[in-house]
Amino acid sequence: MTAAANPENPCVLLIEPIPSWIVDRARGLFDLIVLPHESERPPAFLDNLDRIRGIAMPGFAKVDAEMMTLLPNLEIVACFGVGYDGADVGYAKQHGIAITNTPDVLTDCVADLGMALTLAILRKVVEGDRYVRAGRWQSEGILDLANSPRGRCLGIVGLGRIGLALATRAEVFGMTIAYHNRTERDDVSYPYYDSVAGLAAACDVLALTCPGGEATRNLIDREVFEALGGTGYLVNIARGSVVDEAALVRALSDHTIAGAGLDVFAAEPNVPRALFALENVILQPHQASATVETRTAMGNLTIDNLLAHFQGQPLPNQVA
Ligand code: NAP
Ligand code: 8YV
Repeated sequence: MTAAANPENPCVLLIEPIPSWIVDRARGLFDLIVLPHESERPPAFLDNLDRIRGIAMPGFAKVDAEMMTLLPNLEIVACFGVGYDGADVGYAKQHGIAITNTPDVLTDCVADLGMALTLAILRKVVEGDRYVRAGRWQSEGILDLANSPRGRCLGIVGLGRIGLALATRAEVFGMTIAYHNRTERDDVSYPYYDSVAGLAAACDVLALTCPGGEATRNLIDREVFEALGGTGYLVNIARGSVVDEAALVRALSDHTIAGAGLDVFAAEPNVPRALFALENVILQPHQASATVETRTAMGNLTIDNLLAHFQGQPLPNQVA
């Protein structure tokens, strides 16, 4: 933890990980307190909590009512990310605390990783790499044949900004698109399913691009895996909480589904150990937006939201 030099500026608590160059920029603008990890709560090692007026944090970091109660002069929680499921929106609204996020600037990179996972799992890219490194190409001959994306259906749960960008990419690879949202869109012609299980039964790859939080907790459960079936794949670039992880481990282990590409997990950075031993799953460390370009844009937008607030300007990305 480091405290910044200029106490004239509004005091902001910054919860890592946020790129160091964004932290440096913030240091020049705010009286900055940097917490190395979201699990470290302010009261353990901070005094003068009443001077904190803003928080900057990854959207999944936990800023719950308990934490906000400890900060009597908190005015704004600026999420570094489009998802803000870590913040207690109800408490914030009730107490006039603004919440902002960083939409749009990350859409392309996140959709890119969704497409990369879709291709990698269908085409056995990671499995092939392991196969070569283990010397199995020499000892066992060619790898089992993979699957082409062409003609397969991508079922998207959450056809919003990222879902649409993923759909556009998948079409280039010859995939057809179907989707499930709570509400049918009137600006796309993709087939709409009013249930996730219905969509899972109709598609080959089920991709998750919806928000996390209570409304979607365990939305993808055993029933959905059974509907997706033994030739179906799951790609999760949304939140780990959307999937019943125990059911997923079972579905991958007993081949209820063919495979999965996962960027997110229920209790990050902890990943169910059982997944490590499975050939039919690709694991990523929540890195869909993690490019220098996108994380820089997200960081700058986080700062823009904080600055707008402290300057009394309209907030560029207010969600509550
Ligand atoms: P968005 O534009 O708001 O799209 C969200 C979509 O999800 C909407 O189409 C919405 O449609 C649908 N949705 C919302 N609640 C739903 C529910 N209960 N059941 C089914 N569908 C639901 O958001 P976005 O910018 O695309 O971001 C989507 C999410 O991606 C974020 O919230 C975040 O959790 C995740 N994300 C992950 C990463 C990563 O690093 N892996 C990076 C960025 C974002 P309706 O409102 O009609 O239901
Ligand atoms: C980031 C995200 O990984 O935008 C989101 O919702 O999950 C990601 O972009 C995160 O917010 C920052 O670490």
